[in-house]
Amino acid sequence: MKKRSILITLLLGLICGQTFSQEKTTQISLKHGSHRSGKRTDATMQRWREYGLGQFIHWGIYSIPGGGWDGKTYGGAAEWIRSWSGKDAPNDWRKTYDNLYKQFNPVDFNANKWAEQAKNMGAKYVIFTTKHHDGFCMWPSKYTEYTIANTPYKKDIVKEVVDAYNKVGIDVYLYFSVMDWSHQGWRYDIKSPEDSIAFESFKKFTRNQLLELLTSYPSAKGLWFDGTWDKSWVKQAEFADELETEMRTLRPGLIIGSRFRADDFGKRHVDSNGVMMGDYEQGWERNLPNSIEDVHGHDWDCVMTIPDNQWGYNSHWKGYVKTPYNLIEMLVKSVSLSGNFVINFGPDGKGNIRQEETSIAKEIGDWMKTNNEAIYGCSHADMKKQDWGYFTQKGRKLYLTVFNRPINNCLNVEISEKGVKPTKAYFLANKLPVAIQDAGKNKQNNNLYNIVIPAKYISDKPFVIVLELEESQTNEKAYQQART
Ligand code: FHN
Repeated sequence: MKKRSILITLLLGLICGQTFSQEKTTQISLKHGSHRSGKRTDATMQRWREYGLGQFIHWGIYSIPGGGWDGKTYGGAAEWIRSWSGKDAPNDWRKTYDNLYKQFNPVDFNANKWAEQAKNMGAKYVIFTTKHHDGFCMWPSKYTEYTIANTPYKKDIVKEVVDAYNKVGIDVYLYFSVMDWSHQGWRYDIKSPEDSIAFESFKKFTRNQLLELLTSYPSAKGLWFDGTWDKSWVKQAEFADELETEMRTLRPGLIIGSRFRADDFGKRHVDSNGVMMGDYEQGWERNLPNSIEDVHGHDWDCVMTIPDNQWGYNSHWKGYVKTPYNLIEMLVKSVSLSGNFVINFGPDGKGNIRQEETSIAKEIGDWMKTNNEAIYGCSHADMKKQDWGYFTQKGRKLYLTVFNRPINNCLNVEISEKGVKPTKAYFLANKLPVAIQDAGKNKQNNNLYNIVIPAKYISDKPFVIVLELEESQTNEKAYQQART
């Protein structure tokens, strides 16, 4: 009996082993898979890669209730408040919400002021909610009545945002939720021929709106998709693939992340062959990778809220609110792993950016003014991670951003490039030199160095030391290309 079970286990192991190894090597034939090989190398995508810091704005009808109504507070994310139900929800809540647009009149809205603030924070791109899950359009779409044109405000907010941000040199990306609670044809799943017919009308509507956005705002660099997780949409591989091709043909260079469409088998973000869908990985929401292995060589961005999980305006932030230095650390960590970091702002129903967000933007901006060289155009440095902070790199310059200053003032650095020595070290802020000690002498690994922070140097903020390296023996360009 015992022998028999050993034999069965062995056989099973053999079969499974074979199956798994087949899975590794066999390519699944996909009509609507990723269609990409390697990273995009065009100038627009290269510009995206160099942004470092971005701003997200969630603004819409949900900004009026701001997380509560009639003295009651909603427990979820403020921008989801329309889905408030149960005994705590105000009477007739859906009806109230669906009529809120009639009061949307953001008299304090000043797109130029927002853009100026974003520029001063150091943002190089903004992602703006043209339409969130509730379906309300911040532009005068001709395919629905549920738009800004039918509010007391009337003016095209998307246009105001695009113009103002472009004027100060910030690239604009249009956030678009495919899921649309306001459209009669929207379904979470398609279970009957009636659902199918309804959803066909929704698909037509979605296509119309997307083409409308791309033609109305031709300077927008890309689309940031959301609300694409429901079964109904995941089943639309062919339609979404064709639409993506159509949009890319209409607007060559357009940047679209990994959230737009699923493959033939409903696989999202990466297709069934493990190839990323879209131009960059959009899965890092309120979450950061920990190592370069975690990002699988993809371009990526992380979108982050300042409070816990609130994107739209919530008048009562609860729980832990990130400090400017929490956010700066996340920014530096993102760039150290070759990603962009995007901080969310949720203006109120009148168009004001709240005081807490304004002062965070100011502190980040002050830090960026001194240290942006360690962010813009920088990427992962092939260096062993150290506890004092993060490495970023541009050419032969390594930037050491120090968040945890060691008690002995020595920043350990282990240079990975064989035979390459550091030539000089200095503070980024004032260019004052910093000593480099060879810490690897008489040891097997002679590439260890201590960068010694002068004891008298005091800083209550994270600071950057630049470490210049000798020219590499290997060609830097060849290395970068190999990673694509
Ligand atoms: O449900 C939304 C949420 O409200 C917010 O817009 C975020 C931003 O990335 N996206 C969805 C959740 O993934």
